[in-house]
Amino acid sequence: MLTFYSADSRLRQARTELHDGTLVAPFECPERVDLVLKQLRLSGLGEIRAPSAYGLAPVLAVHDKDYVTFLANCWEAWLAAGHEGEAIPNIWPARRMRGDHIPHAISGQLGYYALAAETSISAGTFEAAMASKDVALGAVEYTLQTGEPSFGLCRPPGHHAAYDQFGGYCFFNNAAIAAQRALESGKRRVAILDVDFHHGNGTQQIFYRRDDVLFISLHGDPEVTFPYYLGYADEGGEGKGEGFNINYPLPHGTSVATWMATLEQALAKIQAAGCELLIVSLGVDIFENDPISAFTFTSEDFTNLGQRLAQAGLPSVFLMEGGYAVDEIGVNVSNVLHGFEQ
Ligand code: Q9C
Ligand code: ZN
Repeated sequence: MLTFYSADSRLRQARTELHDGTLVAPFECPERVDLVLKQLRLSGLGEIRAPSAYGLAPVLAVHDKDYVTFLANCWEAWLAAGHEGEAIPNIWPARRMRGDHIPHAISGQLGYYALAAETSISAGTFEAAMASKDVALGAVEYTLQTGEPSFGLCRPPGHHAAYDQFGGYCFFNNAAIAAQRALESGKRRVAILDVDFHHGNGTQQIFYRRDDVLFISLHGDPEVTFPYYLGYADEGGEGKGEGFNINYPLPHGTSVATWMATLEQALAKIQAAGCELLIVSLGVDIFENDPISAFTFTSEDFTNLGQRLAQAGLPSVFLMEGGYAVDEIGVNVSNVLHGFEQ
């Protein structure tokens, strides 16, 4: 399988994540991609290729222009305001405040455009997010042109990024950008299957009123885990999007058997909807030893996941999302992709 990867992923080098009331070294760290690459090379998955630069047009097809401008300028504005640490939001347009007004000061803009506080912005964040969406676009272009599967080793991840909000370690929604590109190239309906432990709130929100993208997510129950305020089973889409958003919230500790049985339901929906391309938001934070998650996949289970996804018989693009057990992240990703090719 062909992998797309950009060395510019390393440009995201945040030092802080607000975690349980303490600033810690981010779970979403540059070593993640290094270790995945190492294992893909070791296991002989196939060629690893750098993507072209696709510019901002495909980003603006799913994100707000002012949001993108904010991300491009945030770090400079934060420095210009004289702040010492990394850019972290600490106030939001909460209920009964002015939710529609974007303040002048960078501290006000940060809260306006953030959906959570764990994701610090620092030098190089925007450049890495640009590289990450190029990785996704390279992968989807390749699969559109050849019908062959591809893997986009995206970093930073994307599925929490909404139309005009960053958070959950995400800035641009790589899967949404790729799906939109596939539609523009002539695909009539695309499935995004999100297997990351966390609900893909950003992807859901971007396509919630549309029937050309079927979004299906299996994830930890938002009653008890991030992102808390989206990802419930009764969120089925709106307007012509009704029926094209499907959430499977699952309890902490869900067995792999139950998870795989739920996947069967998801794949049946994808078949029934006549999807012409499958984009997998591949979070391997469903791993049993993930430090911030609560599902129970073993490394071997990831091989079975890949095998089952191949049986859907669709042109497929895998895009990296979460996965924070760095010692095993390479094997877990590699097992999915090799499983798909068996
Ligand atoms: N500080 C992805 O997997 N907070 N994002 C969890 C740990 C945010 C996960 C608590 C989790 C975001 C792409
Ligand atoms: Zn996740």
